[in-house]
Amino acid sequence: MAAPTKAMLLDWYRQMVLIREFEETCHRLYEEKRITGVYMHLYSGHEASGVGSMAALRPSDHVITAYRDHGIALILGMDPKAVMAEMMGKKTGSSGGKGGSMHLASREHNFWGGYAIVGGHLPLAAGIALEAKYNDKDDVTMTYVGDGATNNGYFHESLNMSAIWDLPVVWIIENNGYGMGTEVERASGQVELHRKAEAYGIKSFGCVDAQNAMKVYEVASQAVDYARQHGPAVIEHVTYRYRGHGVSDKQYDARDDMSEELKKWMQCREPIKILRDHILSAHDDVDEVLAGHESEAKALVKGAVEFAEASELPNSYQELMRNTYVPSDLVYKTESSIGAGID
Ligand SMILES: Cc1ncc(C[n+]2csc(CCOP(=O)(O)OP(=O)(O)O)c2C)c(N)n1
Ligand SMILES: [Mg+2]
Repeated sequence: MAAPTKAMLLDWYRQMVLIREFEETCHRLYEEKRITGVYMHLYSGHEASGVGSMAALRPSDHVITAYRDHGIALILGMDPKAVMAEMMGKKTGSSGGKGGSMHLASREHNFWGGYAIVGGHLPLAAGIALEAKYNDKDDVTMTYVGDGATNNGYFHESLNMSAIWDLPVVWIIENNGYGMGTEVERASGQVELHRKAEAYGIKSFGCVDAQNAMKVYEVASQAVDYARQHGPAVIEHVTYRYRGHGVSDKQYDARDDMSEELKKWMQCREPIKILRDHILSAHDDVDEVLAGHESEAKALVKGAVEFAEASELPNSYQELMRNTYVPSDLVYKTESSIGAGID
C-alpha cells in the first residue's frame, strides 16, 4: 500500500471538519427544536473511522451502515443540503424527507443506508456482496457495525454466510465502547471483538486505533484488497462518540465517570487534531489549505441549513403514499377516509 499523498491527507481533513461541523450543527438545531423527532445519532468523534477506511474504496464499491450514518453519507459525497433537508423531514431531502436521520441513502453513491434495527443491515450487506460475486464484479461491500450489534443474531448469520460463500465484504466493527449506555465488557463474552471472526474462519485484520486516520487507512487498504481477491475480512476500529448515544440519551446520565472519560478522549485522542498534526509535521505550506477547509465546512453547513429550512414538507397525500407499499384496497380506503384532510 502506498502512503497517503499530501492531497489525500488534505482531502481527509476537509471531510473530517465537514462532518464535525455538520454533526455539531445538528446537535444545536435539535436543542433549538429546528430538527425534531426522537432519533438522531451523531458521528462526532468517529470521523477518522469512516474517512480513513472509505479512502481505501473504489467508486464502484458499496457502503452500508446502521443509524449513525450522517458522516458516512458526507464522506461518500452526498450533498450536505440534501442530508440536512432529510434531517428536517423536507421534500428536498435525500429520502424525500420520509427517512430522516437514520435512513440516509443514495443509489448514485452506492450507499445503501442507513438502518434503524440493530444489525438489520448485515444480511443486506451479505446480499449486496453476493450480487457482486454472482455477477463476477470485483466490487467490495464496506459494512459498518457497532460493538453492541456484534452480539445479535444478524451479525453471526451474516458473517457465517459471508464465510461459506467467500463474499467480498469488509466487516468494520466500530467499537466505541458502548451500546447505548452498556459497556462492551457487560454485553459481550468476547471483548476482543475482531476475534469473533475466528468463529467463522474469517480473516481478522485486528484492532486499529481508529482516531488515527492514517492507521485506519493502512489496515483498511489491506482488508479491502484481501476481500476483493479472497473473501470476507473483519477489522475492529477502536473509537469514541463525543455525544450521547442519540438525542433521547440524556447525555451520559448512566455513566458517572463520563465527563472525565470524554475529556480524556477529546484531549488525547481527538481525530481531527491527530490528522492536522500529522499533516503539519509532514508537509509545508498547508496552513492556508487547512484554514480554507475549515471555513468551507462552515459555509457549506450554513448553506445546507438555509436550504433545508426554506424547503417544503412532503405534506400532500400523494407524497405521503409514494413508495409506500400497501394493498391497493387499503390505499383506496385510506384515501377516501383521510386523504382529503391531509392534502
Ligand atoms: C434489534 C434492536 N434492538 C435494540 C434496539 C435499540 N438500540 C438502538 S441502538 C442500540 C445500541 C447499539 O449499539 P452499537 O451497536 O454499539 O452502536 P453505536 O450506537 O454505539 O454506534 C440499541 C440497543 C434496536 N434499534 N434494534
Ligand atoms: Mg457502540
